[in-house]
Amino acid sequence: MIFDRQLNISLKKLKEVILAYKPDVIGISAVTSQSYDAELIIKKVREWMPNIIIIVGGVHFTAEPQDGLDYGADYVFRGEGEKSLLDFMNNGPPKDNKIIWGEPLENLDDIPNLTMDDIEPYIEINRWGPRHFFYLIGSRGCPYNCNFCLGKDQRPKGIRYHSIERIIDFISQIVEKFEVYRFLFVDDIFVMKNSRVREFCERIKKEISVPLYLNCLTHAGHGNSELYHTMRKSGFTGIGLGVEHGNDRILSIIGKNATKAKIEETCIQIYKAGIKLHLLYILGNITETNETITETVDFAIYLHNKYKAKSWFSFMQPLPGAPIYKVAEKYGYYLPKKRIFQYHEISYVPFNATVKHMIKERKRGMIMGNYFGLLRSYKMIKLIHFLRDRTKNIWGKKMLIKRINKIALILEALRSYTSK
Ligand code: B12
Ligand code: SF4
Repeated sequence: MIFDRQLNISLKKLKEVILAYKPDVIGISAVTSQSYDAELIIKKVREWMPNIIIIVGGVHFTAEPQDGLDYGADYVFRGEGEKSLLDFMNNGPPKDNKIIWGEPLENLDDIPNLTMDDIEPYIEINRWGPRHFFYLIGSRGCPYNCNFCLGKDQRPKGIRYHSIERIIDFISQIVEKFEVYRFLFVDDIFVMKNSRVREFCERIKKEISVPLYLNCLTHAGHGNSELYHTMRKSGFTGIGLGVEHGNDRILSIIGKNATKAKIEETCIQIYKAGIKLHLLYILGNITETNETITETVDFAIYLHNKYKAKSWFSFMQPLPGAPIYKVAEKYGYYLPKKRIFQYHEISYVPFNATVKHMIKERKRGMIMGNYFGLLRSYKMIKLIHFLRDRTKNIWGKKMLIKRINKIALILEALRSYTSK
């Protein structure tokens, strides 16, 4: 039985179900932002059923196993859990070990598929406005080692995939049962192997007859023009790219194997294929200065103006498990209010940057890196309406000239601001 707190399961309901079901083992999963909730649940479950076996796993406990034991769990699972959990349930707990490293799966298709009943509760919570979408993961793994991401020692080596048949079959079931047509692949890097992506595109176009709206993540230097065109034709309407920064020195510190030139080249390929670009940036990495933060925002505005890319800015949150977590205090300081997991709030500041500048630049980036185009068309619509209304009489014509001049001035100011 699975209980997911994202579905607004209250502690009261959890207690009722646990006491009625009387499980032998309770397993709790958490990323760092959920670890406080995990601690609370462990304590509550202990109160309700003092002798039950409690195990924990997931990204946070993989990085900080001692936390799990300190919170009161009996066993902590690190790494991938499918094999180790099965072994634990079949053969019982290990005698001399409370922390268990899981052996990674080789073939992801060994995981039993979810049924449409498992999926049903997630259809309603995954929405952007009236549109439903569904998250999918077609692979596990990434060859890079970005300093803010889960460190290489915390995740299995090698990239493993679900078969294309399985992914397409799963999508077609969701389309049929729930009439959901938007899918978001959250594989670390979907555009990893060109041949696989090409095969997926060809098959999904042939095998699913209704139009789909697909989104995924790619990496600078991955894919090529021809591949992105093929993706567009089979329903990919948006692609996310972790640009992270607009300064080559910081990009090399991040460890993403990307340069500004390489990033722009990938943006051009995606843009020319007619796919919307969603670019992600992080402000406040180690060794940043106010100037490098400004450079990042300028780069985002440039990519927005040139390739209509949407920009999203996060502030750096050094999280357990990420390489930056170990060195953050050598290069910066935490604000007194810690435990912030909202990426639009600052918790960490590099020594040569200021909170004020970081906030100001993020605001500038979020507006000018997203809405400049929109702002332009909004002004144009206003101008057309105004022209229509004011050409009715002479007095109106004088006002019209004044207004046109004013709008021209505003547009000019905006243009010079973004191209500075
Ligand atoms: C997809 C994804 C999302 C999606 C989730 C979509 C969804 N509805 O599932 C979205 C975009 C919503 C998201 C949001 C966030 N995410 Co996220 N996300 C990921 C991503 C890319 C994949 C996660 C995943 O599903 N993996 C597949 C599953 C099967 O793997 P898993 O959860 O690790 O579980 C395995 C093992 O850990 C273990 N296991 C897990 N739990 C348990 C429990 C028991 C009892 C046992 C035995 C074993 C076990 O077995 C599992 C199978 O092998 C990871 C990066 C990554 N590669 O892990 C980041 C990642 C998990 N996310 C991260 C973060 C920070 C977040 C946010 C906090 C960001 C934010 N501030 O908004 C939010 C938090 C959401 C929340 N609910 O609190 C970080 C977590 C780092 C940390 N130390 O906490 C990661 C690692 C990315 C990174 N920066 O490195 N995320
Ligand atoms: S941020 Fe993306 S590219 Fe970098 S290590 Fe994590 S998954 Fe890989």
